[in-house]
Amino acid sequence: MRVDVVTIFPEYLSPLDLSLVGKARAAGLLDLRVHDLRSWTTDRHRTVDDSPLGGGAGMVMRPDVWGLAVDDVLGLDAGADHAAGPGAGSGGVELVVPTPSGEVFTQRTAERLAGANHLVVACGRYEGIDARVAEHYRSRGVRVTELSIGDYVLNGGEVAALVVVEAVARLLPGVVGNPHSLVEESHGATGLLEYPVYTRPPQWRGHEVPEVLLSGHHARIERWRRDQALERTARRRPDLVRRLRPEELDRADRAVLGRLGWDVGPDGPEPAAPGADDTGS
Ligand code: 6GU
Repeated sequence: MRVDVVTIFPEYLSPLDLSLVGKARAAGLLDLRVHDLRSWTTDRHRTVDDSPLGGGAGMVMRPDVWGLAVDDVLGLDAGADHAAGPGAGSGGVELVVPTPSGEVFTQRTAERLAGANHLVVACGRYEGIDARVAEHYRSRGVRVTELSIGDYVLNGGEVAALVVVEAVARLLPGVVGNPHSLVEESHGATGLLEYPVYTRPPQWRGHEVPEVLLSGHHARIERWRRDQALERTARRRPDLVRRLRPEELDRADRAVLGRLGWDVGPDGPEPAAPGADDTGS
């Protein structure tokens, strides 16, 4: 996969030289290039922003500079239609624009982006990038995704770009050594948070490892982990419990959820009505 990140702070992306992503680059699994937006400026002051039309605080990034940069990294002639091909997510090209007003980035988004051939990440600063940039590339057949990494405000798109590149890169074939570690983790196919994990020593500062994990009884261990995952998810992320599919919940799952105040109906889990389990007297 090729990834181009365009930013006014290329040094901000230096963590991508390290760890798993750095190794994926060195191994040729990921062709990641970081560019300085100012190299596409044409004026003496290398200006990338201007004041917002219509008034208001802050500065807006100029569409002309962004247009030159994105055309260049996409290999487009100015104004030419982009061959949209099969669409990103299945081998196409995708323009990713981190912004707090985007759709929320999730593991599903990462999975879709991991299917693209070429990602361009356009990091805005200030009050964001002139809205015509996204509009222009969409009209040229490029898939454009404006995305937020959560409900809080950062100073620019660079940290979000780090998040997106790491989440996507680890899904590329060969990047994570043991692909099994992608299966049971939080936000994977089970729809549950991951169960708690332990290692040696079995006693540490008076805290014990749950006995079942030392029993060697694989079926019991699996059931205990499932119970723990359900319990954690119910306590920490009730929004995820509501999205569990009833056909994927067995009797033991339903018993655990029941203890935690959830009924599983035909449409999936819902909070048990208060007092629904008593006689009303
Ligand atoms: Cl993608 N950008 C900025 N500036 N703030 C954010 C964000 C992105 N996601 C959450 N907050």
